[in-house]
This record gives sequence, C-alpha cells and structure tokens, in this order.
Amino acid sequence: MQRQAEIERNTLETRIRVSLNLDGTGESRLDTGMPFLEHMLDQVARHGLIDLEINAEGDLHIDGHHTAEDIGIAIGQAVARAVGDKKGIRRYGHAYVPLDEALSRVVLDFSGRPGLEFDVAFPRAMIGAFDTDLFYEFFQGFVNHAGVTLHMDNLRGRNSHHIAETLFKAFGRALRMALEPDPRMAGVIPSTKGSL
Ligand SMILES: [Mn+2]
Repeated sequence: MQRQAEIERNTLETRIRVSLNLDGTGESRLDTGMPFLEHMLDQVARHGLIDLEINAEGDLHIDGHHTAEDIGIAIGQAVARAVGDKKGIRRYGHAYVPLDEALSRVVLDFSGRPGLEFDVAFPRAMIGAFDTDLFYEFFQGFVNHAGVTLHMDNLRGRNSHHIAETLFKAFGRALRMALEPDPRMAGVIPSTKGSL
C-alpha cells in the first residue's frame, strides 16, 4: 500500500494544492511562481524518493514570504497525513550532503513535536529572485504541520546556491531514511510511549 496524500489549502494570501506519494520514485511537477524554490523541492523529491506535485498561487506581488511559508505548511500537512500512525517506520533520519565547498547536516525525528533548529547563514540575501530568509520560514511551516523535530546545520560553504542545495538534498535524504519501513519494526510504533 502506497502512502499518499493530497492537501488543498486556500487563504486570502495563497492557494496551494499538494499531492505526494512517500513511496514514489522522485518525480516532481511543480508550479509555484518561485523557480528557485522549485529547484530545491525537486531535490527533496529526487533524494527523498517522494513523488511531489505542487500548484501554488500566492501574493508574489507583495513578496515570496506567504507563498514559501504556506508551501512548507501544505507539504507538512500532506506528509503527516500520508505517514498516518507511523507504524513500522524508522522514525529518525539523518544525512550529510556536500556540494563542492558546501556541506550540510540534517537530522530529523517524526516525534509529533514541532521543532526547528536552523544554524545556517547565507552569504547572500538573495539567490536569483529568492530571498534566503524564506528558507527558515519554509522549514518552520513544514515542522509545525508535519510534527517533526528538525535540526539543520550548514557546516561550511561560501556559495549560497550550494548551501541551499546541500540543505534540501540532505532534508530529502533524511526524510527518506526516517520514513522507510523498518522490517524489524513491522506493525510497531517506534516509541516506548506507544504513540507518536
Ligand atoms: Mn543547483
């Protein structure tokens, strides 16, 4: 059985539809009006082996803030719905990903408790038309609605495009590890509390 979900989230600021399959092949179809964010989400799909379809119409005439944050929220909602009661998953995931001079580490836990530790400094304020402040907003939106504890550290890097790419690739890899079925945990919720 494939773990899939579809979320539609409409506000006065954004209209977003996310459809994903956690047991996919890494295909993505993204139409958000934010090309750099699409480049990053494509990495999450590819490295997380998640099929991801996103249509977003946001108030980009103001700036990208609402759109980036709300895409994070909608992906978080879709992941939470698709993963269900978390029976049989590994729960924890981590990855180190380098890209040339840049190196990032992402560690996450499907704990049910939202939390973001984000130790990343971008040398540039903008990557193309994308404001680097919005990465934090995207991931904060995600953790709040996925119920994930997420630690993201950029360990080194000079180029902001590279730094962002290592973060998103490592995020995809860590998601894949955490969401993978653990054959020795089959049918078991990976917590001594009995729920997550
Ligand atoms: Mn790139």
